[in-house]
Amino acid sequence: GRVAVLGLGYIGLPTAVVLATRGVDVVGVDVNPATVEAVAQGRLPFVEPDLATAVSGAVAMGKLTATTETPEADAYVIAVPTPFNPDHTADLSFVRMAVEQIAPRLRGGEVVVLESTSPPGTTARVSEWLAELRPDLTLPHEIQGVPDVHVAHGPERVLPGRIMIEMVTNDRVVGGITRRCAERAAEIYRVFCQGELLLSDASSAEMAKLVENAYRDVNIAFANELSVISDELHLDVWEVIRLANRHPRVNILTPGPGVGGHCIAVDPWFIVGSAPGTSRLIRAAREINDGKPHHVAQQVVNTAARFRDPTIACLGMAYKANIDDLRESPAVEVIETLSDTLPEVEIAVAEPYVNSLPEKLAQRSNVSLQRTASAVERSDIVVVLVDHDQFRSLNRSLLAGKVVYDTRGIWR
Ligand code: SAJ
Repeated sequence: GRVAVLGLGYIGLPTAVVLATRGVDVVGVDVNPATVEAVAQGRLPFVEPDLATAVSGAVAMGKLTATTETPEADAYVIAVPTPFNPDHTADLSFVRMAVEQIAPRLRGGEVVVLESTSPPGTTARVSEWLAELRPDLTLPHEIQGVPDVHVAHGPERVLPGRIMIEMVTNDRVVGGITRRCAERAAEIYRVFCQGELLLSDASSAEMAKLVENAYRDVNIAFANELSVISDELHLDVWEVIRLANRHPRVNILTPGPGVGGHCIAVDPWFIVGSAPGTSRLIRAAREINDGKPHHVAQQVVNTAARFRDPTIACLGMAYKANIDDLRESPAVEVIETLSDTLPEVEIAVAEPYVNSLPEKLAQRSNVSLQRTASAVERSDIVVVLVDHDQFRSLNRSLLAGKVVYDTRGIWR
């Protein structure tokens, strides 16, 4: 059969590719013509290990094509963004647009899988939207029995930087509007997933995905709060965590400048948005992690006050190590805050994974992008914001005589 994947981003493109490399005819659909053109030429719109060769291979074999028009297919995978609104509720407009493109193509018997991370109840709404748009078809929420169109949620759980590995090896939750929907959707994942397929209902699958990322957010918030407490008490947080983690049942995560990326910094809000009165710990974790860049910037401002006319090197802009992804990056927020608070101070930014500053930093006269060694050499204060391998292996003699504020603990 033919599978249409709507949304050729960090999840949709790898999903399209793993299906195509296993012999499925895949049509990738994206609203952005530049993305479609890049994929159609076997190029990659973003950096992810092993993805580029897989894309060009699948395109060369004729198994993966790309277009802006949703075609007729036997299965539709929706992998579009679900950002959040200012009030932290989910913005489902891209999901709605995808549903509007799929609806006119349906003939009956197809599978529609929502992969986008969504609040509980969204998959049911997809089913309702399809029913409104296609009153001639039977949707699973309408009647018991064998539905015409099978709607399910198949949340991704791959780690950026390891997507091509985890896409295949991770266990996978598939939640259907009905059991039959889950079974039909599971057939798609069985093509490439070597992990176990866990069949469930759609709302449980939606919530489980959010809970996974909220769990990680809460644990990172614990580490980040410890580092703020340690700053206040003049303790070395890395030493405290190293000792505590030798307890057989303690495993504290690593503090950092905050939590970035498009997943962990976003998904817990969908839980808070669904249950605002009761999601206390989850909300607190979000606030602690969101407040961490400000704390880091304040510590650096306090350090800078000890210098006359200092230069500050900021190492890293990506949201985490060894990737080029700047979305929701706490490092960028630290640099912005420093630039605002210290307009007279020169800030030399090093980021080996990008060639230019993002828009919000580019217009600032006191911020420039430099090679790592030159940024460090010219500075009085060195702030580590990302634990890239390149920074870990920096010639440490370059740091002699400089004040180092290492938010990731890479040079301990
Ligand atoms: N971070 C810390 N300290 C840590 C671990 C992470 O400060 O000890 C920071 C990172 O630097 C980064 C942020 O947290 O800014 C998130 O990074 P991450 O590597 O923990 O996760 P993501 O956002 O890249 O991917 C997550 C993964 N979820 C879980 O591990 C539960 C991934 O499996 C999901 O598929 C992905 O979200 C997603 O798409 O939802």
